Amino acid sequence: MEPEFFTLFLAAALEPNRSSVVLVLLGGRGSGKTRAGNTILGTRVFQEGRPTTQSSCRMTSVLGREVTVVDTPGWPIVQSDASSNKVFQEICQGLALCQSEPHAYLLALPITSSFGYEEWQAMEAHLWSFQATVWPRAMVLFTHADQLGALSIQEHLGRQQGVLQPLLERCGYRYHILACSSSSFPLTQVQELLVNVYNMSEVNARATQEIRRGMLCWLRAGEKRSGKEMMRHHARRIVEGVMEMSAMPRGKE
Ligand SMILES: Nc1nc2c(ncn2[C@@H]2O[C@H](COP(=O)(O)OP(=O)(O)O)[C@@H](O)[C@H]2O)c(=O)[nH]1
Ligand SMILES: [Mg+2]
Repeated sequence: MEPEFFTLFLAAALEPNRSSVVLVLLGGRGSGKTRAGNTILGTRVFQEGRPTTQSSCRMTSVLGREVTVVDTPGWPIVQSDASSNKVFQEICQGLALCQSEPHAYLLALPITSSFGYEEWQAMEAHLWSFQATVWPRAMVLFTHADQLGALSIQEHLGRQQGVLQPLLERCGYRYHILACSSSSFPLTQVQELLVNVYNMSEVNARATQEIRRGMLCWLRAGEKRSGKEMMRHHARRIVEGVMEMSAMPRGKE
């Protein structure tokens, strides 16, 4: 099977459960994942105030819907083998905690710091093994959005240099903002985030159907192709047989 086809096959096979929402938080250390998780779930279920060292999964009902959030440890920007391996293992652990394929992978990025080449490399090192499943369902989650002041997110993005644009491109230009200051709870932003995630999973579900249809056509075409190849093979064998017979010394009639 060709690798690209295999990736599509995986994406189609791992369809999320549509009756609930499962979100996985990923990102660098201190990017605001744990705070975002608590904000989305509307309660302090993940421990804040210290770096997250283990992945954990929490579920609550948000706006009438069952929402599950998986919080993961952040990856270090300057990598050492030991710490990177530990984070990588915990990300694997976090993905294993999901009962079904997550609806969205939220890539936390604080708007207060820029996303440069080093950050890109750290992200690549930790997500490389999951790229087939992560990128089709990834969304950049801009945290610390309360620090934007009078600036709109579009204006902020327009001012950014570095590799933020390629990252957004990779995420299909899906992004969302979350202002998790300790003084206010951004209910509207959480609502919008869940709507965005729902819309993305609807688009993905339609794409999945298309992939399934495509796979069926491909398999049927394959059957026909192999049927034709078989016929060609038999025809070749008959021709070869005839030629062999005609080359044989003939006995006296
Ligand atoms: N003002 C503000 N602070 C935030 C926001 N999100 C996170 N923080 C703070 O940033 C620090 C790191 O956040 P945390 O969620 O622990 O990051 P993590 O390592 O990615 O889980 C903490 O001190 C948080 O209180 C935000 O949206 N606004
Ligand atoms: Mg954390």
